[in-house]
Amino acid sequence: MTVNDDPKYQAGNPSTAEEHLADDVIISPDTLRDNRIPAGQSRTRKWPVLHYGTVPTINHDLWRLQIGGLVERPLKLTLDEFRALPHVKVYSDFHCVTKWSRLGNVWGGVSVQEIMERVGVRAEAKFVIAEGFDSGWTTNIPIEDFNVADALLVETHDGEPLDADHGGPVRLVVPQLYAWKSAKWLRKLTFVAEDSPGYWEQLGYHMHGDPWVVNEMNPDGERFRDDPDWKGPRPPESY
Ligand SMILES: Nc1nc2c(c(=O)[nH]1)N[C@H]1C(S)=C(S)[C@@H](COP(=O)(O)O)O[C@H]1N2
Ligand SMILES: [Mo]
Repeated sequence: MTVNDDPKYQAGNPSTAEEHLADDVIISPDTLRDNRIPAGQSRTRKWPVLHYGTVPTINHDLWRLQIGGLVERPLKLTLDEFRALPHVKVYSDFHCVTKWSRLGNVWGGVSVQEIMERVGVRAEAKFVIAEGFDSGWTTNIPIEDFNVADALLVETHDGEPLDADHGGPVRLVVPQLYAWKSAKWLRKLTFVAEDSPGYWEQLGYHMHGDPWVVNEMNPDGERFRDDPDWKGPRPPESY
């Protein structure tokens, strides 16, 4: 495919939050910054496809999303049941730790807060583990970063169904953290009391992963694990 017929290619400037205010879209707060590109990142006009391993084959009739752990009412949803839930739209940017940022995405799906309300998350839950259909791939997210208005379980991107390369039929998107926390091919959300590193976190990426937090350990965002006792690998800048 050439750049010209790639429907996801952004020829001009990114859209702005103001342009979406009237559309009943939840505005991710980072899109209101004067500079929307975190330190060390640069804008990509395409939408790169990035994941470990290969795209899993998902039979939509057999697809189930499980939500459990420290909740009052665990859920197991079919795709039809998921699609019947109230849907929202979110306008956000998307930052990959390998240094690209895709600005101005409109995501459609079910809000994380809607799901949390339905299952009744218990007070002891402090983290969530998101698992993909790609054989046990997980990522860990602090609950205060997950329980935000702009985090959602996504089915559409810029008005089109999410394709399998980008995590369809349903992926997580947590816009205020690096994109590796946005699990593709979402299969399970588990609410837990203790933090536990997921796939990339075990390989040295940050337990929190906020692209905007800059400090002595993380001169350009929370890319790498900074636990003082971390003895594991430091992952490559690109993979
Ligand atoms: N299940 C799963 N989700 C995943 C990954 C993965 O390997 N498996 N890779 C993550 C990484 S590192 C990034 S940058 C984004 C990329 O999303 P995209 O391919 O839609 O751009 O997905 C994230 N979600
Ligand atoms: Mo990434």
